[in-house]
Amino acid sequence: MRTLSLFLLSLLLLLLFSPSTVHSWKKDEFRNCNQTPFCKRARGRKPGSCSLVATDVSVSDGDLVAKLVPKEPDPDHDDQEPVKPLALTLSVYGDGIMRLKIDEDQSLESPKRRFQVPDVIVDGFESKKLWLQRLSTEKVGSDEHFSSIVYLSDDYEGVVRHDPFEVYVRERLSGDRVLSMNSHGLLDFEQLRTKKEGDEWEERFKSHTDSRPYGPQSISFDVSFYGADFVYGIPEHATSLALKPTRGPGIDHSEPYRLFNLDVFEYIPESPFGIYGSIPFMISHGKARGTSGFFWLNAAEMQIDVLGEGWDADSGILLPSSQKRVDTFWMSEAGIVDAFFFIGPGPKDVVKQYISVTGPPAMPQLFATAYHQCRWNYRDEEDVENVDSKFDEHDIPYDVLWLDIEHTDGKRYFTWDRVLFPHPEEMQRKLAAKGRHMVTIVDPHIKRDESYHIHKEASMKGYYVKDASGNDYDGWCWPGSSSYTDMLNPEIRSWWGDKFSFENYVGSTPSLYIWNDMNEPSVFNGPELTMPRDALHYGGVEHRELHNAYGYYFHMATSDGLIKRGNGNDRPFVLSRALFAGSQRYGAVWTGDNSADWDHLRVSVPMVLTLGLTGISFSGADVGGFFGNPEPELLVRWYQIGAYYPFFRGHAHHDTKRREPWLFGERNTELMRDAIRTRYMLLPLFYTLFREANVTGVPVVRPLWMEFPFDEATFDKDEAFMVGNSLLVQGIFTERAKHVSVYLPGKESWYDLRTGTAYLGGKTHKLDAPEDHVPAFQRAGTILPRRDRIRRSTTQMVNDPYTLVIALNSSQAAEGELYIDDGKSFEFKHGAYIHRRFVFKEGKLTSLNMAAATSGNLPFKSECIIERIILLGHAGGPKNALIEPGNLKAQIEFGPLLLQGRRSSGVLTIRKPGIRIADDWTIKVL
Ligand code: NBV
Repeated sequence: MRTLSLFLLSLLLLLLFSPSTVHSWKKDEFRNCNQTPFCKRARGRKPGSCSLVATDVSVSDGDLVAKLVPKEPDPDHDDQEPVKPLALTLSVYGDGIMRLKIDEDQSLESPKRRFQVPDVIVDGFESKKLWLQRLSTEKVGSDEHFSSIVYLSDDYEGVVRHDPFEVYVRERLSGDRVLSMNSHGLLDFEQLRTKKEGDEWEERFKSHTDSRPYGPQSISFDVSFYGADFVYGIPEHATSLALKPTRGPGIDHSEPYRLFNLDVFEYIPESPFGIYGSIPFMISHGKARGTSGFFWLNAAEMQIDVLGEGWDADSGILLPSSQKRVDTFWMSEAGIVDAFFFIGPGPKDVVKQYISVTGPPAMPQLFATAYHQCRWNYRDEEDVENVDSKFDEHDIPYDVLWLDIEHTDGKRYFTWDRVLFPHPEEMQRKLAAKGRHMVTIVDPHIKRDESYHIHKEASMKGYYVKDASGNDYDGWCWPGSSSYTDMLNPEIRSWWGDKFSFENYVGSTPSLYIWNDMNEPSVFNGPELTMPRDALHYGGVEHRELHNAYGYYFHMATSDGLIKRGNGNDRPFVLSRALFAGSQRYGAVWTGDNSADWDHLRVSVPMVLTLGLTGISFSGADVGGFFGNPEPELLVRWYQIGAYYPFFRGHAHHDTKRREPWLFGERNTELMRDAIRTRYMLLPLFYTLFREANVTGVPVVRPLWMEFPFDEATFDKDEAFMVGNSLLVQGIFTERAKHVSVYLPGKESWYDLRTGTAYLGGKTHKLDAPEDHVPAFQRAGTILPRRDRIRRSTTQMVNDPYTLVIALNSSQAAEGELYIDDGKSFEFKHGAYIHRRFVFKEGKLTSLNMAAATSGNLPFKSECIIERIILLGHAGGPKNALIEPGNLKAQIEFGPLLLQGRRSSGVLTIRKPGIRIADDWTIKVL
């Protein structure tokens, strides 16, 4: 019987995952809002239904504290026991952050404590708390009830209105609002209660029953962003950068944006449906006010509506009408309110504020910022060797070769298929000898096989997530019957981390790094292909409360494991599919199983930009598209755009045709080679930007409005993007495109990256769509560092010289930066780096030291020189360059010159100035 059912299950899974059936989104596998009771209930509430008022408002331990009690019985909850008061805490932190917590009162009896997500807020955050001393309580405007006001910064204050209850941030001088919560009276907090006779708490979806032992416990509320034209963020969805309204006049049957980490096969390229990751952080931006942000730290399923103008026309609720607004509605199945209000006022300020809560992105190793070659699967050692040598044969640089699930012994991670990969160490060493690295996959499903050491230990130690009846949860995944370690428990994370030591992970070597897939977690026979919500974690936490953070903890444990293996103090590299707020601290992410079509290429750009806005700077999409076979033209275009993704990796499903860059004829090989080489040439820029992200959280690739926050034309643009503040890249997303329109923002000019040709800013240019690259422009006023020598991999570039490209603005000035360190270790944290600022003005280029001179800094030396300085847009006709110190002369040449293989004109080049990157110097252009 068991054999028969296993056979049937396997057959079903085979059908489910076979490539012929895979090419459509299995919509029915997943719940929509109407099939999700908490979402349906919340969406059915009317503005003004919340009757909570704030009482007992006072200051305690530097926080504002209050009770929230209903003024009158809530009509939606007439079946309930008397509602207990809720406990509210409002705290203020430096840098313009206000935090609001609402939970059940811990001093009152409750069936269980609600879950507060640990390990996301960084350690240093509490030290930024501004201790409130006193409250001022006043009647605001014509309000007959009191409000309590707290100091937030010299320009902003937080307001808690008592009756009806509302919280908002306003500008002190103008009184203009910035952000508010519950202004539409939609707050609802379903309190835990003891199950009574007749309570039907189970929920069913398809063949699955969720026992819901604690009954309804959802929370919902409205949040308004003032002076905002658009809202952005809340990944992960395959959709536009500016989020479209999901409810309101003229919008029929739209789903809210769902945040529920799911393994969605062939997600469609335009949908609010939740995919692999969830970051409940929304950013608003508008001409009137600038930028603000709202982050709800909650790991349960969330659904968020963006409310279209006029959605509240009949509500009778009047908010300050002079301020343009975007209203949103947030619903979560469980947890508490732990919400952060970020006041901005600029886009970079909001990102920095968010990062001060959730931590900055990790600084990657240099190799990880270069090109990665992956496929499901590189079959065996011979295949690996062939692919590796073909890159050299075709003169295409690459840094990392990846092995997918088939490299293991029957999907038992940390093992090798000894027939296909008999000499894993030697294989890695051969790659390492060429300066290359390898990545292997380690998924969270553990094969339930007594002879598998990981399973044996995990089950013996009781390390697995439990099902609702307290047994090890047993789900179905690649290896068959599988269990999942409980990564919420720090002890289990530490045990997991130890598995990456060189002794434990037999066959691993120092050049091996890790890929975490399926960590939503994906469970083939689970509800919505994931773990049941009533499964149990450490401390009695239900899976429903933690779901969206499961993959985050897995990523964390793996990344910590790579640090622990003590590989010469090197930085870990772990790619994860699932993600949550804070994932940026543990490595890179990618956008999962996209398809080889133009729409997926198109949507990859807003997806990557959105991740960057929400802290995850290091992301990319599978170049070429995971499912299906790209036409060569699509593949080439994908390489051309992918070369600018922060994470740049070619990947493909195992049933697709091989698609390494040399398989499509000479011309296409040349085009892909060119795209990859562009990335290698720009690595100094990318690495400098990764460091900027690591310090400030400002992402490597940015929406145009992040650099041009006052230019309305940029607010909803997501076909083009900025790399740092200096490069604008325009995607080409259509087949056989003849022309491409490019909007170049700002008042200054832009220089074509290849030809140096200048284009005016503040205009849309209709250009020929070139076959050999996607348009990219350097902004006037910036200096861009490059390395132009072609090498096999980054390791061989270490001593290579640099080129500086100076794009002069209308005042004949420009600025830029270069950051260098050993590219590997954590020594940069102790000052072992070079950070230069280049300033060109009044005919002089100066290199300034940006590194803080702190005693005890570790040294970092580099003998690298600058071999060439290119000046674009120089007005005069200088003949010489004079270098100080030394009073040395260098030759100036005029264009045309060869710029990345293309002839360009009107450029001025200083050749071999003989200066080192590490030194202070000045060059006068005379
Ligand atoms: O491990 C196999 C694949 C992997 O190649 C892909 O990148 C992941 O997103 N994995 C999903 C599981 C199977 C997908 C059909």
